[in-house]
This record gives sequence, C-alpha cells and structure tokens, in this order.
Amino acid sequence: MKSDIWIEERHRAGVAARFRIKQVLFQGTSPFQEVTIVDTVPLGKMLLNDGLVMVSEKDEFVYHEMIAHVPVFVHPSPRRVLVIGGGDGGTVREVLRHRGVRACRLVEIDRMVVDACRKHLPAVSGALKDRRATVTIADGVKFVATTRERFDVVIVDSTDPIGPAAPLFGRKFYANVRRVLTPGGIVVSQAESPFYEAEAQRSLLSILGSVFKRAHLYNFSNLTYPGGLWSFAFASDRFCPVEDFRPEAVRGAGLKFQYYNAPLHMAAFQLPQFMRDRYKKLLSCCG
Ligand code: AG3
Repeated sequence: MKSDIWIEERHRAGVAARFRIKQVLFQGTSPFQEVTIVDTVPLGKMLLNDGLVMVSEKDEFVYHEMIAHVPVFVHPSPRRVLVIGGGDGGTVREVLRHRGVRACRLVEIDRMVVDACRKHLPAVSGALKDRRATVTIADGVKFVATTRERFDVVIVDSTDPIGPAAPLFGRKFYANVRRVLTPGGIVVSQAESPFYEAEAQRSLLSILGSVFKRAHLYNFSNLTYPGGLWSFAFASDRFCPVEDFRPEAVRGAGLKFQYYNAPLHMAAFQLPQFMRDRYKKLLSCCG
C-alpha cells in the first residue's frame, strides 16, 4: 500500500491543518524548540518549529516578499538592515535583492534552524552565503538591548508569541528596536492572524504606537498559516508606508516579484472593516 503519512499543525486556537508528506528530512530538539523539515506532497519542503508551519516552498515567496520589500521600498536609503528571527534565510534573501543594501545582519536564537535550513532548504537559505549577510546566533532581545550598531530597517521575523518568540512581542524589546534604528528608521514585524490572534495584534499595535510616532498593520494572504489571512505591523517615527511610498522606486529597482507589486503595496494597508473597527484608536491613518 502506498504510504499515507500526514503532518499536522495544531494551532492553539483549536484548529488544525494537515499536509501529506513524502518523508521527514530533519527532526531535532534544540534548547529552544523542536525543529522539523519535511518534504510534502502538495507544497514542497516545509519547516515547522514546535509543530507550527514556518515556511513551505510553495508559498514562502508571499511572506518573504511582503515582510522585506514593504519597508525597504518605503525607506529612502536603506543601507543596513537587521533581521531578528527568520533563521530560514528567506527574509535576508529578499532584502539582499536590493543593491543599495550594504549589510544585512540576521540574529537568530536557534542555530539548529539555520543549520537545518542551510542543508535542506537551500532555495530559501541560499542568500545567507552572500558577502553582505552576517549570521549571528544570539537572542534578538539581548542583541537590541546591547549592540552599538545602528540599522535603517529592522525586520522581526518571529514565530507565534509563545515559546522563544514571546518577548519579541513585548514593549521593552520595541523600545530597544527604536534605540538601534537610525532616525526615522522603520520596523516591520510578523503580526499574526487577524482572525485567531486579535489580542496579540492589539497588544503589538498598542506597543508600537506608544514607542513610535506611527503604527500600521498590513495584510497578505497565504496558503499555509492558519486561516490564510495574515498581517505584518509597520512602525516608524517618520515614514508613512503609503504616503511616503514611491512606486517609481519599485519600477526603478527592476526586480521581478511573484506577489509584491506597487499597487499591492498600497492596497495591503487598506484593512477589512472588522480590523478597522477593532483597532480604530491604535492605527495611524493614511491612504
Ligand atoms: N514566521 C512564522 C509566522 C507565523 C506562523 N504561525 C503559524 N503557522 N501558526 C515564519 C518565518 C519565515 N521566515
């Protein structure tokens, strides 16, 4: 009989998604979490941390293009970028497609994620070999509290706000993110599901709004995260992601995208009514 093995993400909201797999390529337990890479039938290879889907080869372009190109195209001269989390390397890959970016530092707490993705997900992790990329295995919370380096853009590419990533949703962390940003710098963060994580979104927005002059949410649709609809948060003391966005910069960059484009950049900040109503007082308005 043909093998019929499935892997399941059980989300804490009480929903699950199942993916048929061909084989398990890697499974390990680090000091921080369980790391799994499987080869699935429908979606190519997939990384799961503590049983939660992080990346699938089929749709990772959506997440990585939207987390990276939105802030990098809004900032007028993004030279130095910090990525916290994101040990799979997909965000670094998209950031480094911008020729103006001179340095991209990845600070990932879990060496096992980086090593396993380098080995099994080269299409995602390949850019970690770029000479402009530096991989630092360290706790991002401590890094932003202590580093003397400064960055034009900080991208928080975290897992869900449970386990090792919980502090990446906290006030102290964002006060230090602001500290490591150059004046007017931009932070973008993984901001969870508007359906299942309303409280996490509200708390993140309210923290960002109290630390920075402006805070926004923007949405994208993906295939593998629970519920499909997902959000990022954008905050800056200076830049509005819609009014300060120059579509000409996208044309000028001459890059090919699979999800991101200039009209979609602007549209992503137009939130469904239930999100507008819910976060009315917390969202900086524009667009
Ligand atoms: N970061 C994980 C986003 C949250 C996924 N949550 C879930 N499946 N319950 C992805 C890292 C990609 N670089």
